Amino acid sequence: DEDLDTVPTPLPLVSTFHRERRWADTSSYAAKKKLQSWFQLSNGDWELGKILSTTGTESVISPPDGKVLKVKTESLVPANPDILDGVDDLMQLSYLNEPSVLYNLQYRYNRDMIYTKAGPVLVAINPFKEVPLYGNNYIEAYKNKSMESPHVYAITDTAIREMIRDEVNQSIIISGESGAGKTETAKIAMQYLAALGGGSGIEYEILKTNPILEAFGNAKTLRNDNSSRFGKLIEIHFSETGKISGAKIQTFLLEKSRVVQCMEGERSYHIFYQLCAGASPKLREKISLKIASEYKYLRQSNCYTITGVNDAERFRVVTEALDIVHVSKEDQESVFAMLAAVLWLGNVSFSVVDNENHVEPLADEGLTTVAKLIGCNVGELKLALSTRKMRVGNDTIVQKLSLSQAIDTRDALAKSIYSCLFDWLVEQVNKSLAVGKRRTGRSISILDIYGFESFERNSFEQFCINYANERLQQHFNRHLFKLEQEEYIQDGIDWTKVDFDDNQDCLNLFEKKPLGLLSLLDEESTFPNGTDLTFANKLKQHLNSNSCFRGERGKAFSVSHYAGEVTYDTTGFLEKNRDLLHMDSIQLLSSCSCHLPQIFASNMLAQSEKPVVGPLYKAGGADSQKLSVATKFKGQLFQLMQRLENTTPHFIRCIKPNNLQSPGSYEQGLVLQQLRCCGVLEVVRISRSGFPTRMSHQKFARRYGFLLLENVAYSQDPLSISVAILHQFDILPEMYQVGYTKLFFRTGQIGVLEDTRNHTLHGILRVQSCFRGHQA
Ligand code: AOV
Ligand code: MG
Repeated sequence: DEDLDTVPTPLPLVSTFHRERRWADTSSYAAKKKLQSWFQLSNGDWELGKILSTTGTESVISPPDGKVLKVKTESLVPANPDILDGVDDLMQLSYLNEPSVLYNLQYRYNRDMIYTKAGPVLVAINPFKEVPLYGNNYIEAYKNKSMESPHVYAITDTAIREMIRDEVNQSIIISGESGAGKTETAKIAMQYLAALGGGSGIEYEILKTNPILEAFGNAKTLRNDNSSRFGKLIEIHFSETGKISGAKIQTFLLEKSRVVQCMEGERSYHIFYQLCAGASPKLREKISLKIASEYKYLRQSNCYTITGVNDAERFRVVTEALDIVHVSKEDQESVFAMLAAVLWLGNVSFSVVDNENHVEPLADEGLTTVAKLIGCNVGELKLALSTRKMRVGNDTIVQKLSLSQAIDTRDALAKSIYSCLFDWLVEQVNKSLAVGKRRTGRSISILDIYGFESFERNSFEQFCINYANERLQQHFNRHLFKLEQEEYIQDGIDWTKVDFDDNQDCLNLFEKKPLGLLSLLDEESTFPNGTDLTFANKLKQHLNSNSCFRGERGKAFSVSHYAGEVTYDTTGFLEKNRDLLHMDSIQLLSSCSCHLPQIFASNMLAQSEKPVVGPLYKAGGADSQKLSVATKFKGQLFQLMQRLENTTPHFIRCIKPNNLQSPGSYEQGLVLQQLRCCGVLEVVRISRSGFPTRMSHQKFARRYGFLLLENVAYSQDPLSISVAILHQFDILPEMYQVGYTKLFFRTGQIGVLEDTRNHTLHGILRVQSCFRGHQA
């Protein structure tokens, strides 16, 4: 029992596991022979065995294969009785340790029950295959409550009911690593909302936003063939009668670098390949389109197709969806022309024109086609790609560009056109879905952002993505923590005894002013002489004392995220954060005869804090008025969190069971790592560090009162009986709390009492039957 003698004190996240074991009361458990117990194999997986004997610190255990093993008693972890196999809420487990949770999820997963509750949270394990859990019959069943097993439909149903009952806006917040199934889950939730709130026809449009946004905002990465490269919040509005009246989509920071650069084996945005594969001959001719492999931007990653995906067919689906959300055929053609322009821009190449290594674009097919597609003359385009106007004092001078400057300018133009196009499309979709005048203020929002990412090489994009996930994680923690807190306060429980680690330290590392990652990044981005190296050095100089930060060799640094440590390479950070599009390029777009480039140019000008006209820039050419990408993103996230704070949240945690994107494989280690970091075990732990088992004084006294040795019992009130029971069984004071109406227990405590009760009851029954036998 020595394990239990120490009061659990808040420990850092990494040692959570030991604390859980302590609370699971391993030592006294292990002493009980014949019980099933978990023991760990050398590869880290857990296996179930029967305890044959325990002598001192060693136990003899027999796994199902019939062998007999000696293991350290303290390494044994209690297993749940068979009747609890596959329970649909992890909170029902008597022993809530990691192997038991893993086993329970796997038990269900193997039977295609991919959804499990973890208290208030829905856990969804990606099946990587079609599972027969969706469609109208299921929707009906959840709607009329004839089906109750955990499901996205059930969560969504609760959200609708609570929206109507409480008149409070709801949110469904989906999180999990890249490839875990967030986007699919979001679509399943939308499907249910559309089915229940349908009628006006707008629900059909809402569903059709998915193929559009996925085509333009998703791409194949090494983690996920259909990885979202933007964050999305869709707010679905309801009328008084509970029908969908409209929707609004907000997107967050699209990864635009992908348009001009992507890793081997990944792809650029789906729409490029769809267009190249699916455009009609007429359209092809009109926008001078070639096959995907003709374009340098698409060629560089050496990957054109995705197994099982027909890009040409997808193109048809996307154009159909565009029709449905009222993007006119004419506008669609303009969109495709912009896509072709981006692709052709990538083919623009340069040649040196003087002895100072200045370059000019070659006047080839690439250059002329771009000019044609955006509607400018070739000379202007050439100038925009090879020179930069700058203001020095009262004069404007024209500087010629070097090869690398010219390439940067070309790529910046391509990225801007694409991201403006994306924003414009979202705007069109929103116009079509616009909530009418009869706005009731009732809505359900679904949040689906890019999941936590950790690659071999992590850049600015991962930095932003992981920061967003960090914010979301805090919302998750805070909220579930708060829920618990309220119930304790109501029952007069000493809340201070509930310890809780949150990720505030990591968020501070990002957000603190003036010495946080974001501030320092912005500061360095405004220095004309700032480089990625000076930035990295500055971080090391100022942040080394922060426990979530570690300086690495050269230009790298590491951050301890809630989901694990990630090392970032600062190469390109400053440039991506500044995200400059030179005035020359904006002016070029605004002078175009096509309407989309004009719209893009005026939107870009509007985005600058103060409108700027003409070549107004300081030497260096930096557009100093524009917000940095990181700052803008941070602002968006703050706004998002505020919006979410005003809703009743429903959390779904997606889990990826393997890294192969293949069905049927459940890697314990991988699942465990996500359960630990993505917060599922965290929830379990929050509940554990709280007092999840509750029983009224009356019920407790009735149930266990007969176990009392001294007959203090029956004249006394339930509270005194309860307290006497607690004392007799040496339940440690930190393991329970006595509330006004209820007793609150830490996980596992009631299990010990239940065991004793069962043994005693069996004993009594045996004695009775023995006695009867004797009489006969
Ligand atoms: P993500 O949104 O979480 O990743 P997705 O929702 O794109 O992940 O899921 C990845 C793939 O898993 C999908 O393309 C499907 O093949 C499969 N999948 C997920 N959920 C289901 C399901 N319920 N039924 C069948 N297949 C499923 V990222 O966007 O990368 O963070 O940025
Ligand atoms: Mg996604």
